[in-house]
Amino acid sequence: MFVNLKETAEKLKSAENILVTSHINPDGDAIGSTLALMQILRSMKKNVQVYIDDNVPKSFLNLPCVDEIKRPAENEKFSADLFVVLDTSADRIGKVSEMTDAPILNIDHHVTNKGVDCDLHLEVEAAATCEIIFNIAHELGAEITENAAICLYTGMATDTGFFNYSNTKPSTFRAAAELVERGVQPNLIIEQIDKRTFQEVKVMSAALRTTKLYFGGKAAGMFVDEELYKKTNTTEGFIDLIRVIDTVDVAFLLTSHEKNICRVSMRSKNANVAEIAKRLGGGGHIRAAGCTLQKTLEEAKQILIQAIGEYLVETNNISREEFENCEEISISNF
Ligand SMILES: [Mn+2]
Repeated sequence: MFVNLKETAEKLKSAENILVTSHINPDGDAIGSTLALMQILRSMKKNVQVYIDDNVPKSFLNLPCVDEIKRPAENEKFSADLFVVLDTSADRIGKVSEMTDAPILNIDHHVTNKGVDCDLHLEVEAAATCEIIFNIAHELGAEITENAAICLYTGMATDTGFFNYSNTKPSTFRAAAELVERGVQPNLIIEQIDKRTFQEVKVMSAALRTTKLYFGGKAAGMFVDEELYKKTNTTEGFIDLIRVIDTVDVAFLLTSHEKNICRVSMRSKNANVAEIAKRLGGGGHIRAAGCTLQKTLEEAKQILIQAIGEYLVETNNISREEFENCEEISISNF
């Protein structure tokens, strides 16, 4: 069932013990929104705990209260009267789903979220779940402290590519401006997130050399195998390196984290990559989406190129002939 902002605030107000979570493979919006909501609700004297069934990426380890995020142990339970799931539908939260039977309040901005078996507050126009949490804080009349503001700003900045992507709206800037008034220093946030070790830059350069173009340059892909991934355990920002290519509409990054498990990230300038991801069992936004394929890197690559090609044919971006005669152009031929 869909619930509006006011009803969402009411549900939060009337709960006392609240479990907050977000998706596995958490990004800045997942970490930022859970931490901010936790702080806002704790300021209202609620008993709140954040659990995420994954590690916090290195870029976000300096966020205020980040140590409060717990990872569920085997069979661990949390006695809650409300279970808040942020920035994803409730099927991507790993073991946290087994921690409580409390009713789910789902708060999200992903157009692919259908809100099954829960109350869903969906704002597809919001650039980030953090922008929705900002609105909820106002609805609750809660104070946004500097620490909560830092978390909210981080989620908004990362989901919009630092206010560059097409999801950046006037409301995003208004919220961001208020967060800066509350003490956020944007330069320090980007410094923290963009910081790389020399080893990471080396891995990035190796990844860049795997770049391939497809469909006359309309799609570009990067491939990070298990061995390369293990050297730094991050691919943050890699896809942006190829998204900029002038001919490219769809950019993708294929990462093999472990044997026969590949994570796919896609970005686009025009194409609806949420649709492509959905066909492969994933989801996301029109211009930023992803999925997981239980395949080898080579198998996953074939499936993905096929799906992107089919989509480009259906949307009249390439002809059936161009699809069938697709040539792979490698950067290493340079
Ligand atoms: Mn998000």
